[in-house]
Amino acid sequence: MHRDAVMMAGRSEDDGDTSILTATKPKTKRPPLYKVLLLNDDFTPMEFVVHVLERFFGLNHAQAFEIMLTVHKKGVAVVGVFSHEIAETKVAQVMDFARRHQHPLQCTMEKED
Ligand code: TYC
Repeated sequence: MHRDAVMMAGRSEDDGDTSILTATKPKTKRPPLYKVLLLNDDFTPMEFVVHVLERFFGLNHAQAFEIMLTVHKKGVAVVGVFSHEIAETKVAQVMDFARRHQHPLQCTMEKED
């Protein structure tokens, strides 16, 4: 005879539980990422924007010039993707640096989908 049938016949272990077992996957949620955006304006000098991108985003001159031109032509560009804390720091650094040099350059952050 099958062992389960033997066990049930003797009622040695079946406690009559009819509950549904719901398996739960252990969720390791990674923190959300944030895009840092640079906005175009008519007054901030191109060289200043290139300098900002080199200084605060670790881009080389060619990469910085390319992104500056994208912002100049399209109005906005993503300059990097970071954790919330790092993105906030980058935005604050750019905004403070622009303000100190009296340029209207705007930098913002936006949660990634
Ligand atoms: N449009 C500016 C100019 O013609 C250059 C510029 C580029 C300004 C990018 C801001 O985020 C910017 N001087």
